[in-house]
Amino acid sequence: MTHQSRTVHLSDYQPFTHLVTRVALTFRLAPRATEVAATLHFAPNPARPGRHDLRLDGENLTLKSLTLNGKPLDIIPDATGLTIPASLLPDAPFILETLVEISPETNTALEGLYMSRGMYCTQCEAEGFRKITFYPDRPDVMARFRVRVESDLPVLLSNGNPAGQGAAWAEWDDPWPKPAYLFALVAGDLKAHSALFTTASGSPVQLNIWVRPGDENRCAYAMDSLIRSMTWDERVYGREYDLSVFNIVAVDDFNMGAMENKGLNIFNSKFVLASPETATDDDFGRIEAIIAHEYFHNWTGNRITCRDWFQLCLKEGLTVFRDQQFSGDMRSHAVKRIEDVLLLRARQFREDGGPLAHPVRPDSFVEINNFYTATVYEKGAELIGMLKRLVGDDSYAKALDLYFTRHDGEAATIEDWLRVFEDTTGRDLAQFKRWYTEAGTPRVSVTEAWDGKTYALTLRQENPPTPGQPDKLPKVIPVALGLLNPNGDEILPTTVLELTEPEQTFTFSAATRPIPSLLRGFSAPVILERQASPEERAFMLAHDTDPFNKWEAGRALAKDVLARMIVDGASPGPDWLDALARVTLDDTLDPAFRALALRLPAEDDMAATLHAAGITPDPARIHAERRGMGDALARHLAPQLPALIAALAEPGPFTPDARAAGRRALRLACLSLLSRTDGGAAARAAHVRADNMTEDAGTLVCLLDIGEGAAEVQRFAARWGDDRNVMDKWFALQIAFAAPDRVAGVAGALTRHPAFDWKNPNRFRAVLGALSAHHAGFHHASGSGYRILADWLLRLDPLNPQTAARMSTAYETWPRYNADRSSLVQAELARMAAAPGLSRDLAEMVDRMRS
Ligand code: 0A1
Ligand code: ZN
Repeated sequence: MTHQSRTVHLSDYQPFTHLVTRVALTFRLAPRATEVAATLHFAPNPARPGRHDLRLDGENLTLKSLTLNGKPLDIIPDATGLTIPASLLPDAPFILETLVEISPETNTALEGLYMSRGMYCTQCEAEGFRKITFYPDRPDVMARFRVRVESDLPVLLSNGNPAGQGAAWAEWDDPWPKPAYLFALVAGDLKAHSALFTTASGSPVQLNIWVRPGDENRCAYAMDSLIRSMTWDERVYGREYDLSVFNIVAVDDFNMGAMENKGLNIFNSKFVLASPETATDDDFGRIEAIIAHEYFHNWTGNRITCRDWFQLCLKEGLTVFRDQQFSGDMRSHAVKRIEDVLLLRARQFREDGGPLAHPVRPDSFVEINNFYTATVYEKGAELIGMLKRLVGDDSYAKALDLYFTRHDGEAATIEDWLRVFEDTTGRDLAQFKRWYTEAGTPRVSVTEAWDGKTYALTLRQENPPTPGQPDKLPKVIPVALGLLNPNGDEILPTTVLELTEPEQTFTFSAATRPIPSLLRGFSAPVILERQASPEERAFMLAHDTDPFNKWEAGRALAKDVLARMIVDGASPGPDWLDALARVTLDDTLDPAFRALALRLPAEDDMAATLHAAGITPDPARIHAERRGMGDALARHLAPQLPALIAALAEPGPFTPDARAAGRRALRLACLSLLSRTDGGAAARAAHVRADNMTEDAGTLVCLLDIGEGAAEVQRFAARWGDDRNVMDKWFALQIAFAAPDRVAGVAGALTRHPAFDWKNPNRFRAVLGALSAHHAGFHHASGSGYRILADWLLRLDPLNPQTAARMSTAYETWPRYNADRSSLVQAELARMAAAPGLSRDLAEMVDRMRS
């Protein structure tokens, strides 16, 4: 079977032939021969009248027995499942019992039931449950599960509430019907960090974070984040938790960040474990966000799930939006919004602009695991934000209440989601729906006219073609606008314009020529095309009252400066240097904001921008000019840096809160600049004194960035050699901050390091992910970056196709570059495509990226 032959289409959806009313599972755990006994209660599905065969999914299962209503059935499974012909099935409820054997120890794909350093764990989303037992493995089949686990291991967990335990067994009962992808089981020698939570209506909940012995003292921040998430969801969305226990388990081998299994979330250990000595401020922020994300799924994902995998954004977009709101409430909304937009542009705009572009709700796929993308997640969240902006906060709250009451216990669709907004507001959302069905980033261009009395703003939208979607209709684009007068006073507070036509003009009375602050708060995921002078950008950086646009003005100014350096060989002028100096030294501004303002445009972002302007990007030149830009800024700020660095030192013990983190971020940004002029003296001294990982790693980066730090790198490894999560940083940093000509050599050497355990996804990503993210290194003219990655993807693919396929997206930007680079990439893609036995996952990705 070729991979094309399995394309799944949204238009083919049909309800399942049968209902599953109860599931009882017994696991007898053994590394190479785990037995899974399943008792499945079926009934005909009234939504599918008539008599139907029963098709169950199942992969890599050894079937040992099969009975129907107690009578043995002699049916031989095929490669993807088994079929019981309608002629054998009663037209009434029936019970099917199966016994299968599986081998968790040899499951390297980390999908289904597998082992991670002696512990058993599962990952079932999206289609992993079929590797555990025969079952209709689709999200619209929801059933109550009871699970019995038999093993000598001390801790035996599954979904729902505990329902009894004894010597070498435990039982769990989940009262909430759920799809199989939310099933989970964990068994191991684990220790709990526990707490008690009482819900708003007074129900006690036992909270446990389960980790390996020795890691218990690194759970406090995750627990604190969980309690704050639970409280926040009650307060903001009126959503309470619904079981007597909530378990979280940290595992070292995990393909993704974490998984929202009902009552038993499973986390990549790097998003749980944190202490000041081992976790950076960014790690703390991510832990808080991911703990919240998985917890919020309990309502948006679990209680209301997806009808089919095309609706993935229904749970993911909404849950990302909710975790972004939460992080903003916990920290700073302005800073959070800037960080989210940086990520959106770096990942989603990049995806939307290349061969892998797809709608937020795709209409076909070969391998669903390839659609856990920035488009589904991050653009999906932007669509929720736009909807909220268009209908207003009160209507949003009402629509959400209706969503929760109307669809609780259901497997819903994007149509259902939009209908609650239509029913709440009376608004027709047919045009808005195009955001879900059409790929690509709209471009909005602007022309202005002022006649002494009236200011006319004309907005034009263009929706570029994407693979399979040549023509597109105009979208509804909320453009938040403010107007400033030349004194810097706001003459129009934020107002939302609705751009619904290809072109529209909006007029405002204005006695002086106003300066527009467009797309405030990044009110829509579009590319705004508006030329402005350096003076105007510097003015907006100084005066815009919208914090996002204030930052955006500085960023646009920096990108203009860097583009001129790259294209014309210009040097950075005083507009940018002075404007940035003023922001950096302005004590009235949040240090976290100032740190973000100091961050230079990313090289990949510059490459995309140049390409969009019709210029073929040269990665080596972008890298060199960006360094030159940093050097110029460093020289300009050098006299002020030591005092600022000293003033930002945090007295007292480390705290991970946003205020302290912001001060550290600015301090490190300044140290990095100072290193360019003092040879790293200040950074080296700070490195020796560092008592937390933010400063330990941050000062090491300052040194690596100027080609220093060899001794510090050795000492770091000696100190942290036993800590997997810290050593992942050690691997990644050396590559991330290597000079372009050295990247391939450094990455190659690290893949030969004894601690390079390439079967562990975190370690693999630390090295090969850092290589792909090093713009000038990965796109090195020699093609060495492209080649090393392909070598390793081909090696990983037979063991772990999911991670291999995800990491292949490094190649998606090839159309931007010159013919030499493009053909080097195409040669690697062709080499992968030709590899015998390539997984469906990687084959689909390679296929979509080939020209
Ligand atoms: N639903 C999880 C992420 C996740 C998705 C797929 C996985 O395996 C293919 C694993 C985890 C979330 O959004 O957090
Ligand atoms: Zn999610």
